[in-house]
Amino acid sequence: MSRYDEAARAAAEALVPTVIESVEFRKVALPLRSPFRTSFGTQHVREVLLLKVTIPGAEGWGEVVTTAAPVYSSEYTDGAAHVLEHHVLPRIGAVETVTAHGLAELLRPLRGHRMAKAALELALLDAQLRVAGESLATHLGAVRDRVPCGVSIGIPAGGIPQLEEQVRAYLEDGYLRIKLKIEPGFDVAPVTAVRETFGRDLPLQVDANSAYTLDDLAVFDALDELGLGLIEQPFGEERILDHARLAERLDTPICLDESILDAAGAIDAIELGATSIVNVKAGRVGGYLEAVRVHDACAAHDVPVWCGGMLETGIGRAANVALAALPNFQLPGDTSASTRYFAEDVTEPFVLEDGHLAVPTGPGIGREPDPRFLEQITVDVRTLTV
Ligand code: OSB
Ligand code: MG
Repeated sequence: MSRYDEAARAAAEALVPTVIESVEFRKVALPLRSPFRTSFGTQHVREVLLLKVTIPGAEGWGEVVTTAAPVYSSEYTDGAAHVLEHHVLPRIGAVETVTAHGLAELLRPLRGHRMAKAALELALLDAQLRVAGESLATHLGAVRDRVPCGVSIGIPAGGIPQLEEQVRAYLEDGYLRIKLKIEPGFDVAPVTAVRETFGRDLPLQVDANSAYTLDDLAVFDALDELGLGLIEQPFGEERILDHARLAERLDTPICLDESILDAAGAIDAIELGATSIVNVKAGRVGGYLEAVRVHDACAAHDVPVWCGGMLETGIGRAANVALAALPNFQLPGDTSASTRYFAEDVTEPFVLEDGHLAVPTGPGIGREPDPRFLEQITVDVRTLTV
């Protein structure tokens, strides 16, 4: 057993298996400060399902990172609520006790629905870590007390002038790298413009959210001239070999997001030459514990990772910042400050300091939602016993 495996086992064993008394499903709607447009659609409001797990001695929170419609991946918020209520919770009710580290195995017979499972695992992990008095960051293996931050900029209604205004404002805020969303018809021209205005030294990358095919090689040949740090998910989730063909052709690294669903899949994509940098999102891979395994698998292949985002509230953001503090998170993440998204966050806000966010140090995720504000933004709340 490697030292890492030993450490992981020791961490898992520190958590005492527990009963789950209840799970609160709370759907909240948080207005975004500005609409966020990607190749798959525009979000005006972050409608998000929060889970509160109650165990003897503690409560814990998790966030389902799905979009309202199945447009980023096949998961969506109401589908996640359904699968959690009708398929996940009955399997938990059928066993005496659970622990966050055993949840994935218990739920393995249920195919997919990784974001739904990840949220429940996070809520249980948060509760168990509060009982144990340990922070999530420590539990996952964090080696930093603050993480460098980038920002993901949506496709602006006002075209290139508005895009340049936004880039300027985020650089003034202190963000350490800029990611531009692209789609067919909004790609080479805006990225070239930003390069010319802000110079060759600006750390710049693009994210296509699966919007292209191998018929679009001319676009990627042109982007390849612009000195980008990476091109994120140009093709569809299932198109691993197409990504490998593109990666072979370009100097710019290809970074997969949507395509990477677990650690084994990350290894496949790396060995096939489809990705040389990996975007890690805990929801997409079924939880923070699998996210650590993706991180480790990439490290073993000398592939750097960075922490992606799904417009999380302070709950998911707290956990993302803890994850991003692991050693192979070598690039700034989409872990932006609360104010980049919301006028008011559900927790104490995350504030950018010198381009970084501080890693929470309290037990569990180290943040709690404000109950009064939660009530104000709640669209629907139900408590289910297990
Ligand atoms: O592909 O990284 C993505 C937001 C929602 C869904 C998918 C993605 C994104 C982002 C924003 O790029 C990341 C963030 O700031 O949370
Ligand atoms: Mg992405």
